[in-house]
Amino acid sequence: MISISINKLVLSLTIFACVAFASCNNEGEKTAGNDSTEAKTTALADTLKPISEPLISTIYTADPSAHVFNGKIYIYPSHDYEAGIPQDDLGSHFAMKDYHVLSMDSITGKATDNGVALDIKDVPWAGRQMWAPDAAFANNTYYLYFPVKDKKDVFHIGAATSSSPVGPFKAEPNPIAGTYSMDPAVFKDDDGSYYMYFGGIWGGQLQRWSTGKYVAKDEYPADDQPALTPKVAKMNKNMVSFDGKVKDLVIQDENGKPLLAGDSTRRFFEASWMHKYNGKYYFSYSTGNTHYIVYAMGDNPWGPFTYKGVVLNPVRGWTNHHSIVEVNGKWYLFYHDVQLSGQTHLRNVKVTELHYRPDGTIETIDPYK
Ligand code: FUB
Repeated sequence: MISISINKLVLSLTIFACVAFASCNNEGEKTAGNDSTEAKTTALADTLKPISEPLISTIYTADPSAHVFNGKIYIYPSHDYEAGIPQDDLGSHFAMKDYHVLSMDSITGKATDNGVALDIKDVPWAGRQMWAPDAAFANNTYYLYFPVKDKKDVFHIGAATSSSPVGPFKAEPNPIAGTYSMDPAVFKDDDGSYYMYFGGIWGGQLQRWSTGKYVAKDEYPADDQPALTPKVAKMNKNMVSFDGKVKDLVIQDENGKPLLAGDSTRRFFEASWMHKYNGKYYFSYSTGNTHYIVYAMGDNPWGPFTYKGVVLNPVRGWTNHHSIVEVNGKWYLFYHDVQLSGQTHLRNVKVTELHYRPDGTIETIDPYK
């Protein structure tokens, strides 16, 4: 009885947080439908129970990028905290200032918080907002990749290194040359090549780089024009620079046409992730203001990718972010919601099993049942 009451309280708070965020939305015309999607999400969630529990409840964590290194599971999340900054469409309330790495001996085991892995004060070029990170292992070194705004309030992506998967990490003196926007995901292909996928619109600033240079003005394509694309670049062997140019990652519909900017339940918003299953490449991402994690399939790391469907239906809270990882022959989706706090900016990471159909498509996960 007590847990049911607490759930109801948390749900009510969540509805409040979502409504509060939607009401701050000054992009109302461009994202028409956002409010009704939000209402549907929260109304559905109100009667339903989460399919999984927070992995850790001593700190708030979000945007989980999971990896298996030496047989152990490591989760590289954002570290949410209450900065007291009012919510807005640019995500100013996500004012994170450090990273912690979580580790698990097994997928059903306890998650351990390994303390501060990188602090914003130790990143020479950083200004504010340490957002969704990722990690990789190469050259006998662990690399942490992280987006943070520089001192002029422009997002770039940095790299930091450690001899341990849980840090502490030492930041490179400058952002990775050629990076902009946010949400890096670093993918290792079977031939040993690494690729970085990145980008995010609205607060992620991707819309400010259409000319190839930063312009402090939001320029979005019209609804009937191709949507802004995520970006991809091959990593150099040193893992802290790009081998060649940053390219557009084109996501197309079933007819081979690029997804349009007005196609808000399918077009890219943020939260890139890449994985490979049975020789096919799966690029998954968040649709942002429509709150889905969706995926597209391709035949190589550069694309094009063809939209296939929904991986994860909307979670409680505004953001939806994930990673997809194989652990001991089974596949898992790491994601977050706001079960512990009921507040958009204080999230908690979770995990659930993910299943493929025989044709390689992914079964949609409902986070509440
Ligand atoms: O955690 C801050 C931002 O919220 C992330 O970078 C986005 O993907 C969204 O989850």
